[in-house]
Amino acid sequence: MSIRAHKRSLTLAITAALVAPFAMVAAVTVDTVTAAPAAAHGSVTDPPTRNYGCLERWGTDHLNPEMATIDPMCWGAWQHDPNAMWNWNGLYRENVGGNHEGVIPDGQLCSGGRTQSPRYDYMDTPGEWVAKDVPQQFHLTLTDQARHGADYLRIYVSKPGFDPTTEALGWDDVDLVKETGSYPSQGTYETDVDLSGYSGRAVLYTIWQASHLDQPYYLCSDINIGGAADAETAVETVATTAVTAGRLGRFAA
Ligand SMILES: [Cu+2]
Repeated sequence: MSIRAHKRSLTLAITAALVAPFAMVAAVTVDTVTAAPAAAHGSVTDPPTRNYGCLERWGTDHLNPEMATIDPMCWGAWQHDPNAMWNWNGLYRENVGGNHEGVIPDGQLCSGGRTQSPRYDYMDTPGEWVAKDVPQQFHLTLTDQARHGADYLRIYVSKPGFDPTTEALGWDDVDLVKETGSYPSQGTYETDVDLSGYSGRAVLYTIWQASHLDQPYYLCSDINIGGAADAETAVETVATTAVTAGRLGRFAA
């Protein structure tokens, strides 16, 4: 075998090893009747986006009617279009030219301006989305199955007083907290996020400007800054943890 051919087979082996964990998710997906082919893209997986969180918690049990009471927004999302979960990594637009605020209307930030409507439209719906407890300083992870690279990640948080249970997110509801530099093509892009001065229930909004072409992703993650702030949220967290631990360990990244 020539050196070149050997290098190539080594590269393929490494690629296969990196893809394996996601292939497992794909295999689980194929089990279900409503499976659609998941194209290779990406999303913020920690703190999870609305649709990725619904996949993590319910992907192997998405017909369970208990979801309607335990996790009503996920129930609504699955009822609206299961492909928003199977294609958790496909919430993007193309050829926006960096004009995100001009292209995405107020109230439609979480669906990327209803991209591929109606698939992701439900992501804009106000309600009791399960929020992940995070400290004021935490680490954000974006998982990129396609290794597109990133020109930047632009990260916003909803302003104090914004209530995601009653309002759909608009541009005047968010503060820009960080814009990263570029990332080379790799499986995950990670960055520290500092939300000093913010607390409680909020929406973290991430724009991932992919590098392979003009393909920005618009990603809403529900967070509870500073941890469980009240009894209701604590109960919600316990329910989520139980569901995740009991049924969905296989989705853990
Ligand atoms: Cu892509």
